[in-house]
Amino acid sequence: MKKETRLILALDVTSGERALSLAASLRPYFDAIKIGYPLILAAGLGVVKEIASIAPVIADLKVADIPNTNRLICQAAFKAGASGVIAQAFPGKDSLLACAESAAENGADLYVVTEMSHPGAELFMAPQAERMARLAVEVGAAGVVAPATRPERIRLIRSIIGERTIISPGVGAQGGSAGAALQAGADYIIVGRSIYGAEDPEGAAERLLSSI
Ligand code: BMP
Repeated sequence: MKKETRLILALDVTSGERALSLAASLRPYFDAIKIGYPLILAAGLGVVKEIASIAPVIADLKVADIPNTNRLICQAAFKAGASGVIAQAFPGKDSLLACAESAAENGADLYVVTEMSHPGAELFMAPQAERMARLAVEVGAAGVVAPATRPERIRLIRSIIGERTIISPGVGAQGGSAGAALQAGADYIIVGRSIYGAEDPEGAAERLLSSI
């Protein structure tokens, strides 16, 4: 993805038709579109290729299995047209390496979750986030996912991962601020409901863009 607006649309709608229409009208405001289980399970894997014809797609499958299964999941996502995939770090280095290798074979990007943006992430993820960020670097991931709801954690994760890309969800509906996340070191903001759920999605995207 090209860094232009620094915004990634989280397209968690459950109708393929609505997803395509939103993707087309919102394309000018977003550098990439993140799609995951809500849309893929509702509309089928073919939706990845359709959205990818409009914008680069990051497949948010939070891949979290043994190495062989991880490889098969990543290969399916890339074959379907995704140019990036999101994986969890907690299954360990071998599992994450399988995702990294699949991404490299396909000229695609791997993003590794460090600490999630919701309150529950404080229980298991936050205490391990620094180790997960180091693991992302070790396997050669393109970047990590870090929480816009806790900008101080973005700053800490940035100090561990160097120049790698930080994509950051939690803005709007989850209470985080795009400006604060970018200032803390995020490269891209991931945003969903406060855009696609707005009465005027284009207007909401325009306002978010001018706020940063
Ligand atoms: P929203 O702006 O509607 O809260 O959407 C955020 C998106 O980012 C959702 O797709 C969610 O699954 C994802 N996400 C997140 O909110 N926090 C994380 O830590 C990791 C995510 O992938």
